[in-house]
Amino acid sequence: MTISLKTEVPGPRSRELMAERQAAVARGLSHVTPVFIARGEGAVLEDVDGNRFIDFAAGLAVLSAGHLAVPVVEAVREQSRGFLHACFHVTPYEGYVRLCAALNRLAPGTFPKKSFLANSGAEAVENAVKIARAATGRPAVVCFEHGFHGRTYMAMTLTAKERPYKLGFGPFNPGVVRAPFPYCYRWPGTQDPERVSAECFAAFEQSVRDVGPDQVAAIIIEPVLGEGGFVPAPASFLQKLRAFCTEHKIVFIADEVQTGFGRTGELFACARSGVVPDLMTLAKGLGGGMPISAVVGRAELMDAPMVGGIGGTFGGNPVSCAAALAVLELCEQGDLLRRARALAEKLPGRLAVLRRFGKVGDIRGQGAMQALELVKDRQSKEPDQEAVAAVIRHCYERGLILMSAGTYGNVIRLLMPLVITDGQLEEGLAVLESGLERFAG
Ligand code: PLZ
Repeated sequence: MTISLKTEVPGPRSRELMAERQAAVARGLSHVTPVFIARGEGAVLEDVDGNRFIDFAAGLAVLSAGHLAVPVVEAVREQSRGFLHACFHVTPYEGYVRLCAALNRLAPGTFPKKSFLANSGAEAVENAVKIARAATGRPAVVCFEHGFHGRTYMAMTLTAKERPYKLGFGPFNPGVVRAPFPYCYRWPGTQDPERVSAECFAAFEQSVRDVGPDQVAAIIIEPVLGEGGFVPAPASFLQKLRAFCTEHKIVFIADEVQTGFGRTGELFACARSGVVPDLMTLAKGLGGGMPISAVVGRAELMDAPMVGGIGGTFGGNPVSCAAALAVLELCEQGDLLRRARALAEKLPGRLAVLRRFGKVGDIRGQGAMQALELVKDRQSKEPDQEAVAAVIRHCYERGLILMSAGTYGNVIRLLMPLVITDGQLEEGLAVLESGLERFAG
């Protein structure tokens, strides 16, 4: 057994730190659990009271290669012996170039590609929009209901959910149009993916016609909604969008910040539909725990901003580049992708039995990116956010760290490190099952 609880959860030391946190840290940051972490390894977390947890959150989809993945830690150590920072604008360094070249090689598409590095997912999104506008000379950007793209002004404007992401922070950026997302479970009238896809695409076309396709620089979409509740867009919807963008010379931006690097069982989620984006935003899993993000895409688009037009002091930090190169090597040569595929194959079947709980309205996802949507009853589909909160609490009090998602906060998402062992997976799922038994029966 991995889980080992020595105190009640949260323990006394976590409680003390939480009291200090209330005094020192801004209120606006939320926590999934009140547990303060001391160390991590693989899919296991140990807190400051010596309690051991199984981690189904992976630092919010970041630690796909696990906590303290050995090659990542080695790469960080090695780079720390040389220099920690240089700023690519001042004195460029090899790691930045190597990482861009590796991303260009791995990203979908046979055309010439180039990359740009930043620090966070939001920054990647900001820069993708800047690049698309510079390349097209057009103002508008189309995004989707239930989408999440970050917390900076453009990224927040593109994000759909009002509470807590936008409330009180307006005015937002102009030039943004929001179209419906093909959320099959909640689509009015039909749940058939092909009908939802067709109806949703018709609505998308209408919103774009209203602004004029020749005014649209880019569309940005998550191939599988992350924060929005792990909703995969039907392949046909992404394909129709792709064709529309090609026809109207609109830049197709796939936001793979959460879906990238094995989460869906493929290196990138777009692979399932065969859609090749013009630009892709990447972050989270890329750095193996170090902060780094990227925009990768068509060379002629990436080269549109003038020299000096994009950049930043910290973008593509050398230590983060070294970590990311180690992660990419794990993906290419190591067994990370193999384990991702194995997990992606096993998980859906393993979760299907949870349908026996009456409040489980939908079980869905792509690959290892799986989620349960809880409802008060299956007929009305009224979201049951309280049940989700109760299950999550039940779980962390019993040694499993788990996160919610969804516009209505009523989705439980599974984001375990892809390197989780079979034993840890089963142990974690048993805790989840006991939570559902109690609060979702
Ligand atoms: N695009 C698809 O999932 C970040 C948000 C956590 P940053 N998702 C986690 C929170 O509460 O802020 C995300 C994403 C997609 C962009 C982002 C933004 O990435 O690294 O958090 O800026």
